[in-house]
Amino acid sequence: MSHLYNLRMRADRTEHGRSIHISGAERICQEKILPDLAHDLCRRALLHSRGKPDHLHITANVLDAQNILHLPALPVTSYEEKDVESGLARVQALLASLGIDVGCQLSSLLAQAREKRGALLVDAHSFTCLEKDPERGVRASCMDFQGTYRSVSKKEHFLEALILASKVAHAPGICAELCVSDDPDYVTGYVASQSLGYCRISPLKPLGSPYGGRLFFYNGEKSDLEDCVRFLETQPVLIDLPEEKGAQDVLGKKAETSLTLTTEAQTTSKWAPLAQKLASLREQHLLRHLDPLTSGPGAYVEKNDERYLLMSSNDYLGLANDERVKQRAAEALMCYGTGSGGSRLTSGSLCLHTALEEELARFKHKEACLLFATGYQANVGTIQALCGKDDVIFSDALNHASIIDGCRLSGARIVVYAHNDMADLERKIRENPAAHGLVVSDAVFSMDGDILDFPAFLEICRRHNLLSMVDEAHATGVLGATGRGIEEHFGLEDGADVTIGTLSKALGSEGGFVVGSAQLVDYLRNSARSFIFSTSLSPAPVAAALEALHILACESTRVTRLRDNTRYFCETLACGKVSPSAIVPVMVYDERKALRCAAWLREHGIFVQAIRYPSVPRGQARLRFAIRSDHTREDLQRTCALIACALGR
Ligand code: WAQ
Ligand code: MG
Repeated sequence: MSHLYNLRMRADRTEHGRSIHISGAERICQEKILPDLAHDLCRRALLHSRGKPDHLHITANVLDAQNILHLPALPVTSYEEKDVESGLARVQALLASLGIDVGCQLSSLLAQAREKRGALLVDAHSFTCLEKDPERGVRASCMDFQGTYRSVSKKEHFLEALILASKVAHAPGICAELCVSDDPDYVTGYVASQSLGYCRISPLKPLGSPYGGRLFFYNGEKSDLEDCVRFLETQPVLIDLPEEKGAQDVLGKKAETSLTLTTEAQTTSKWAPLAQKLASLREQHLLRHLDPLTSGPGAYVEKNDERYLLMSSNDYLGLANDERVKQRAAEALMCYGTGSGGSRLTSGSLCLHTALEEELARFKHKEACLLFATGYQANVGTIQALCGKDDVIFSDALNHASIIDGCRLSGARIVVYAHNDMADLERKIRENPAAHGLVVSDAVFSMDGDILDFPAFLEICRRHNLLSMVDEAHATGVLGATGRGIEEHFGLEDGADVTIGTLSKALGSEGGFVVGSAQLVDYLRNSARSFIFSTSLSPAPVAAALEALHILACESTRVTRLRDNTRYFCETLACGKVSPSAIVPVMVYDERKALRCAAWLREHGIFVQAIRYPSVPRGQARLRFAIRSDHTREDLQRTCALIACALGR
């Protein structure tokens, strides 16, 4: 008797020492067609739009014929919808008919699913993730359809999906499946269950989108979950197609045309490079997605019905949700309207803007101030205005991206010195003499939480007659007894030539600013392109920042409490040193492990992010904790205990 085999193909490419998934497929077949099928799967790997593999793995395992389960294919219904919105509404309605009320969570579930190589397995009522490994997901495997199969070397989306869905629908405890293809050219997806059958829905995403994903909804007992996963991953299943002949006709016709069409699409698709980059990011555990909260910032935040201790917010002093700040912002909004309607140099300058500029200049002990729409724009616009192609900029290796972008835009020669290494800065300045130059550094480094050796920095800039610039994004409201920043921290009365700050962190609002001499501000007002060509800040955040400054002046205990909290957190964590700012990185190094730790902490009620490349160098992934003045000792103690568990797992 001839054997049955489970034949699997997996194709990868190695980039930056990491393996990128290109293609994977599997079949169950009689031994006599094994060679042809292996040939087809090889072709499929070599023709894939994600590019050529450098590793192609084919395995064939014999199956125990007694153990094979024969199941009927799900009956197929098609829904052609007029647009993606209607397609997704159809998904909601079909799931709702099964008692699965995804409502507004549909997009966030799909966003979670697209991170995975397999499917996202979720509880059908609470939608919590039921898998241990948040990266991989659950994979349905070891299935095919019954009969002689005229195989193709190109993926047959519909047929393969129908086979998979027919197996999945019969898995113990699975009550529904939802699938959207991740192929940019394929916009059809489906909802499937035993009672609904296989419901094809088109479109479920815009053409060109590389985002897809699969969701398995589970409504069985928690204790039976392992059985379900075992069935999905290892139970050999052959699906009986009801009209096998019809299906083969479709398959045969499609196969011929799709082969030529897709080969052309591979070389000409304008989306191919983008799809490839996304696939590569996903494989390296570097893909980002948005994680929207359903409440504003505070010590605790909400996401749908879950409550989390917020351990990663820059709203250090708890001012973003302060009643007085909100009141003042609301009044300004009612008085002046929602938008300023112009740039500062046209009609968008309000007396509120100038009032805030005066307050900020006073607070920072400087002559003048200029507001920007964001801190990013303040850095980019200022550096670009101050330096040109004949100049040299000396920049700390760990400076924020907005500083780096400003340096690049200026066209100046950029010399990067070792992080906070004043001896290296001095050396680099000697090696690169400049008639005119700028030295720029963060005051608090945003991913490490350490602070600039400011006295030495200023001394070197003065001695070499270079402009000094410091970005106090994470220093304002945090450093110094009254939160004035790095000058106050070091007990200096005179600081850098150019000081950048932001309203969006400790001051709880949004926008950025520059403070310095009146001449500097005059100059920037006339030459900083991000200032000139942006609509000015709208009234509400300006008024909010004014009130926040006022509160900060009266309540410096907030700053003291923030510092005490940070010391307590560091000491409880026993990390060996106390952060001089409110940022405490906990190093994990490995990207994947960092993601896993963050996900585990999330499950235990702590909201913190895994910071990965390119925010930090590869292999330097970390959990970045940001302390708030309104965290309690219990909050911090609990977090430290959970961190120890997360890291030890
Ligand atoms: N098990 C679980 N999940 C999987 C598997 C598997 N064996 N294979 C892929 N996935 C996940 C993975 O996260 C993908 O990103 C996502 O599903 C989509 O996979 O009737 O092509 O293979 O015409 O891109 C639907 C056909 C096509 C609709 C689906 O999915 C129709 C498709 P893809
Ligand atoms: Mg795909």
